[in-house]
Amino acid sequence: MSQATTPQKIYLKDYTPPAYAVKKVDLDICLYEQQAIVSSRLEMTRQAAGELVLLGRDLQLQQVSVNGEVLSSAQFRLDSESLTLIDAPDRAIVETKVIIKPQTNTTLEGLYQSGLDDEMMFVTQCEPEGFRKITFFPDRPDVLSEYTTRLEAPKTFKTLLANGNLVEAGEVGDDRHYTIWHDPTKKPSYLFAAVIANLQVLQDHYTTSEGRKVLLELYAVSQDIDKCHVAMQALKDSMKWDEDNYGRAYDLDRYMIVATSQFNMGAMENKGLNIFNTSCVLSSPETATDERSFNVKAVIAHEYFHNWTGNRITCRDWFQLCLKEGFTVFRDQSFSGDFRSKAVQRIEDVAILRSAQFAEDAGTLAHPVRPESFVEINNFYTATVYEKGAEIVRMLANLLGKEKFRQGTDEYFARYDGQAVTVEDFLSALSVADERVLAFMPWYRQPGTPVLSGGVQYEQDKVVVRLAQKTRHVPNYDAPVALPIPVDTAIFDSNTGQLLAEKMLLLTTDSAEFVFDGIQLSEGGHPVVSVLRNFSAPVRLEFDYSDEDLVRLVSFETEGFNRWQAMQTLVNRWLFGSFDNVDSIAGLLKTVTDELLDCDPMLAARLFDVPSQKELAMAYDSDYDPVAVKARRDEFIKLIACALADKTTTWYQALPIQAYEDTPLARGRRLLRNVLLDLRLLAGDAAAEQDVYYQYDNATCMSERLGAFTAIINHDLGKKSLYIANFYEKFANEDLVIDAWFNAQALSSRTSIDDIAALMQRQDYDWNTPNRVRTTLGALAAKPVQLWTQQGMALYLSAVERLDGSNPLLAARLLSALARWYTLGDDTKAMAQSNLEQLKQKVQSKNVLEFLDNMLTV
Ligand code: 0A1
Ligand code: ZN
Repeated sequence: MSQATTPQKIYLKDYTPPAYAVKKVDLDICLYEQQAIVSSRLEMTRQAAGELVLLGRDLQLQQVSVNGEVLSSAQFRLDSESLTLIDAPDRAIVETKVIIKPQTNTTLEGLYQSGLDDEMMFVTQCEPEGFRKITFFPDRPDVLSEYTTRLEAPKTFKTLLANGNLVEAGEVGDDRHYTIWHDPTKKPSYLFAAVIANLQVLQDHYTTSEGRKVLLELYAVSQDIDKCHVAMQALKDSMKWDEDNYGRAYDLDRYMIVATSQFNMGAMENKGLNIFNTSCVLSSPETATDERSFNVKAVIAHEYFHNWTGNRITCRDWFQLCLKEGFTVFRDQSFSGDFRSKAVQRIEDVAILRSAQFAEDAGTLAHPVRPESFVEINNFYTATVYEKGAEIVRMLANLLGKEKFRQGTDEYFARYDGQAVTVEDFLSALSVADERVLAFMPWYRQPGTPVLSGGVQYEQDKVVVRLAQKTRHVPNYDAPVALPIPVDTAIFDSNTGQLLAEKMLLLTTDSAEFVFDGIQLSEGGHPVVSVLRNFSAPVRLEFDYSDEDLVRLVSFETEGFNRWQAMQTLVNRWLFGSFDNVDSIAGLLKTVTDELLDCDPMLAARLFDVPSQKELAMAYDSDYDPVAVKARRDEFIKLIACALADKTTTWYQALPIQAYEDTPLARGRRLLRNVLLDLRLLAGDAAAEQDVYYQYDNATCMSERLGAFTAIINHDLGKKSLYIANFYEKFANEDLVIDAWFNAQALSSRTSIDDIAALMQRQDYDWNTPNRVRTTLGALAAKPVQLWTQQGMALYLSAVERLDGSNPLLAARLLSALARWYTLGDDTKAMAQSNLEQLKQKVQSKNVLEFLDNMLTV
């Protein structure tokens, strides 16, 4: 596309059903050294008015025929996006033959090569619009078909996989072979998958609640196959969990997962053949931190859960993306919460929501959970669609309670199985259990994070909680309306800490008062009201707690999330200057750490959280000064470290390295130990440096090793270069660990922009592997002080420009991290704007152009 063309917008209101249905698809992919030949046979029947249009991109059409007759060029129109058959009959067997070039496809969409030499493989990524890069097809999610796939390749690729069941395998001459797969379930084209590779397989079985014996297979290159056990266990746990919690069993005889090193996202739920980024499937104690290992389990669950929420019931159109993603994220978060402390799970999920989604909602890329228009659908795989989408489902689940929610989801599965549906359909099914569900529709339509404010009054035994909501008016959208906001509330006695009342309040208007009667307070006590427990709605809370009541909540709130939140609110108040008693925060940390050290070290570690620089930036709509924000944050951490200096070493010693175990307790101990190590170094503890080296040298797992390694780098310890070399050498063959090596260095505030640029010049900095690219650019985006300088932006945007040509999806995602540039102080803002405007002159992709257009409209 030339720069002058305005990218074309697509609107939800323009949806029309497809003109033709495709009953059956027969696909044949023959891979050769420089190209692949793809033949397809589609059984099409007319369903509605309109031409027979097949979408295709970067395909070299060799031949097209209809009902056995080869078409002449006068019988079809071909452009860069589509093939239209003129005067096509109502029933048509359409056959096409095309040439594609997977070997040079760097976009990681369609069929592409990942890896080199023995690790070379060919994989597909079809969601959302990649299938049209493999063959001509009505590539939209409401066209559901039955697929048969033949794959043919040289025998050097011994693994030939596609969706469904293997029905045939054989040889073609001496050097080539083939397999044929049949998928009996009807699916949209975005769930198609094929893999041509040379992989090892880890096998297991699972028998479903319906008695089906399912073969489970995890495929990876040979050096990684021993890192698939965590994922295999997670898969079995997920299968059982979905049966127990939603009554959903798996429906095919085979479930395959393939690990690939080059992948734009985390993983993909293709029917019966998931394709995973290695970072989301490989895990071993030696190579994956606890955080990553836990994420592996969550992503395995997420993709598995899609089998019902996404695959069997799919989206009518891409505007409905949150239908499958919001629900599936909610499901995977619930699954993860069942395997650890629920409070910690919620703290982590909310931390992601706040740092990624709230920022999106507050910036130039704000959009509703269900957008009403887009230029490039790939730009809408966002925190808003996923995370805020999950929050809406969570609100509904909480409102309905376990049984009614299950009644509603049972209705959803029964009513829409095998169909492509909308958000309205989802709510309509849930509403059989409770009609109040229908009032939540505006949450899907309205962008912007509501601000929930309020306070408390009381007189004798009557406590009144005032609540009010306000959502900013996002340009180009209707004026905001009041949303239904569930506010989980508790009342404690200020003296005794006793829990006096608990209730889920539902605010449905701009403001309201909620009365609690019969509250029996102790002599001289007052009610301490704790609102939005467990973060019961995705809002920004501005409740007028007194500082003293927040301190009380840290001590006696029984709900873990709000206990953590009370501490966060105090920290925020200190950072923004409205609370100056750092000793009181340190005192609280002392007491809670002593209390939790043995029973819940993970929560203890979390209580030391300080909002990230990016999160703090959210507080500014103008005049944001990254240097001042960082300085204040650093000052706080240093003060805490010094105030706790007499305790941190004792706690650290109480958590010695032990034989590796993968339990919540062991993971908590490892995390807390790393937090303490950092604080000790900050406080100048003389023994800490030796302890860091000791922890690194004697680590039993990657969490311990990387914790020490990061501390060595962040604190610029004497043996830093030695350890940088040692770490590299030890793990030179482990790409994901080398990613961590890049990332730890790039993230340190001591690593300059020049140093980051130098990392990016290295031979092993592979621009075709998104995981590697993100190690440095993700780090730079997390360091606003460096990012928002001429040099930082130049480095960052030159990477975006470079990727715009080779991998526009990745380029656009990286760019979106700069969406709040206009909040900077005047000079920096002008610098940022001119950099973004210059970039606009140099890029081509719809992905990057759509974001730039939106970002520059402030
Ligand atoms: N559906 C996947 C996410 C995904 C989206 C796009 C991709 O490539 C362009 C890949 C994966 C999920 O939610 O896990
Ligand atoms: Zn998903």
